[in-house]
Formats: sequence, C-alpha cells, structure tokens
Amino acid sequence: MVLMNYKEQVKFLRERDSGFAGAVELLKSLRRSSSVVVFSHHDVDGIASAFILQRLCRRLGAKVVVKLPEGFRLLVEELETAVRGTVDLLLISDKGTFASYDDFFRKAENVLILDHHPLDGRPTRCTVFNPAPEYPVGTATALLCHMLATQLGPTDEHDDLVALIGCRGDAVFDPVENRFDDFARPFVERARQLFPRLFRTRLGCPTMYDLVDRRRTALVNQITEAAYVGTLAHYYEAETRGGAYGPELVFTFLNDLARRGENPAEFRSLDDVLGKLPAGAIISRTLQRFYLDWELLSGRVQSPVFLGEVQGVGVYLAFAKEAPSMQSAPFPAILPHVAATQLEPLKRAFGHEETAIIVFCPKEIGVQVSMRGGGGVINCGQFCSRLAERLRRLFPPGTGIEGGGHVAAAEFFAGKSVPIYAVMRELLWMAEELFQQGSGSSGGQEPSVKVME
Ligand SMILES: [Mn+2]
Repeated sequence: MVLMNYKEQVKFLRERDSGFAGAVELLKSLRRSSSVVVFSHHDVDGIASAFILQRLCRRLGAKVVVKLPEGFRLLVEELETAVRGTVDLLLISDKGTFASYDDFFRKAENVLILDHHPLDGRPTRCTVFNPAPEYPVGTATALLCHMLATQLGPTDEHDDLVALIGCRGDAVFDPVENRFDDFARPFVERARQLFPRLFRTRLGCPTMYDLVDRRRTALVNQITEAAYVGTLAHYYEAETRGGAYGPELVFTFLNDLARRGENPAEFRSLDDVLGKLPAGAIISRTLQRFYLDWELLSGRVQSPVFLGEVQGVGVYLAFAKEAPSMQSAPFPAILPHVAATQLEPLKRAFGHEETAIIVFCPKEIGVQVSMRGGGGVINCGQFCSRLAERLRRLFPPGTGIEGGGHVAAAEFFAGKSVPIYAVMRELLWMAEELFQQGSGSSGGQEPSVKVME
C-alpha cells in the first residue's frame, strides 16, 4: 500500500475492503427523499467527519441532520431523543465500534459505522468500515469519510482541508517532525502538495500538537489547535450565558469557512482562517483563555514521579488537577495534553529510550486517568481498558467506569461514587505487574523518585 497514490488507494479499498464497499453501496442507495442522521464524536476528528459526511449526503441528494453529543459511545437515549420514528440511514462516525449498535435498527433502515478505534465488539447487522484490525495505528475517521467521498466524488478543497484537520487532531501525521502513518501517507502527501503553506515549519509559539520540538510549529497544527479549543468553548462561556456548545461552534465555523469560499492554499496565518467570521471570533477568544490555562497547568505537571522502567520505557505518573473551567468535562480537556509535552524532556533528562506518562486527575465529576506515549512497547489502550475491567469487578454497574483507546493515547474514567484511592491502588498494582513482566523477574523494582532539573 505504501507506493500507491491516494486515488489508487481508494480504488484498492473499493476492491478489497468489504467494509468500504458496503459503505459505498449504502451511500449510493440514498435518494432525494432519503433521511440521514449523523452521530459523530465531539472531538476534532469527529466534527471533521460530520462535516465531510453532511456535504457528501447532500451531494447525493439526501436530507441530513448532524448530532455531536458529548461522549464517546452513542447512547440509546440520545438516539431516541434525536430520531422520532425511523430514518433511512443512521451514520455513526468516530464513536467506537460497539456490538450494541446493532440495537439501533429499530430506529433506522440501515446503520453504517465509520470508525478507527479498536473494536469493542462485533456488530453483525450494521455495515462497518473500520480498518483498525488491519492497520492498528494510523488513520482518522475523517480520512475514512474523505475516502468514501472521493469514491462517490467529486470532493473539493474544503473536504481536503477538513479531512487534514481531522487527521492532525488524531495525530496521524506531524508536519514538523515530518512523520506520517502508512495508511494516511497517500492522503497527507497529496494534501501537502495542495496546501504547502499549511505544512511549512515556522518558528513560533508551539501548539498542543508540537510535542517533540517546542520551538517550532506549522499552520495546520495551529488551525487544528484552534478547532480543538473551540470544542471547549461552552466550558469557558456557559451556554446559559449565550455561549455556544463548542463542537457545534466548530462545526458551524468549518461550514462558514467553506461558504466563504477562499482557497485554503492561500491561508498564511491563523488570523486568515479565523478572522472575519463570527464563530472564528469566539474561537479566538476561547484560545486566549486556553493559553492562560496551559500556563497554569504547565506548572502542575512539572515533575512527574518515576514509577519504573519496562524494556527501556520510563513510566511516569503526574497527579494533578484540571483547569478550573474544565472540572465538569468528562474527557481529557487540557491537563493530559500539557502533561504529554513532558514525554520528550523526561526521555532526554533520564536517558530512557522512550517514555510513557500516566496522568491521574481527580475532577468534580469523577477520576480521569489519561495515558500518553509508551513507544509502542506499552499499549496505553490496553492498559486503560484493563484498569476499567478490574475496577468494574469491584464496583456495582452504573458507576461510570470506562477505559480504552489507542496504543499511544488512551483514557480511563470512573464516576464520583468510585473512590480516588481505589483507582490509584489498581493503577499502581497494574504498573507494578507491568514492570515485573518487563524485567522477567518476580522481584519488581526499587521505588524511586526522579526530579527533573
Ligand atoms: Mn478519531
């Protein structure tokens, strides 16, 4: 697949991937009177996916409604509220691949899952396009949507721009480090030719995505950071005081930007992108508050505790509070992103081959644990899902214990009724087991604390 260009890759998928082919057939069957509801993840990749899918369905003539509820798994109550009667097609994008999605056929003639997360079950009735089993790393749902839109074409430069933003949001490529994941390489190479200015490395304020070299960034990183921060807008300005729900704000912004009609290849600065649009002004304001919070949290994750090393990977623990405005966010709003900037300095300071950081964050609504890094030796997604499994055995159902994610970035959450000490105890047990397995002995390691200069 490495040597293919993007068009060839899409053709290859059409011929060889039954999920892709099934998705194409379902979308092709849409008619002028067809009704489609899209439920997409509330993060940047999910919003980008919804943008591409809405435009695609409209081009195919269907009527589309987009929903971006907060949370990962689509809940039956959310579906019941959004859909009276039934729709022709229910599209669930970037919200995991759960067997329970098979139940949604009572609200829809067809259910299509577009996703890149590790499977959480095997839905048998839904049509599923999820390359995760074949390509465990390296794609974003927005790219999968763009591939479908390309097959059913034509697409335009705003589909390209937004798919690229989705890929950046999910760390599929890094323009500053010049890194691409294989599956996304054809698309990203194409985008770099279309939008060279977005990829150009520049000196300047690093974004949340500039984790290795904190002196440089690129415009695509800045745009994606602005989109990410936009999704937090309602935590800064409560909806009751006229603030818009962040994910919808960003969705509106992307649509307004496309309607404004400028070629993204002409963008030179973040102001070119955000300026002149009302939603852009709100995102700019939110960015200023985010920068202040970033400063505040940088101090809180300065000296994580060294837990141990496994096959050259130093594992660190940061115990800290989120920014005040993010206390009720049921996802890793800002703190874990700040903590991830420590991976590289810790590696250099203490001579590990790789590093992993576990961020333990008690919030008003429960305990959030985030895990980043691991150099492919430690599987963060597996660690978080096992942590959830172990805690679910100790606490009754309904305590809101969930965990999982990708190899290099994963999340765990437990509701307020689960005590902090219980989560910490299981987490430390699991870390200890990891070190014992890694060293091949049963003795474990001397606990020690390393403090960075
Ligand atoms: Mn995603």
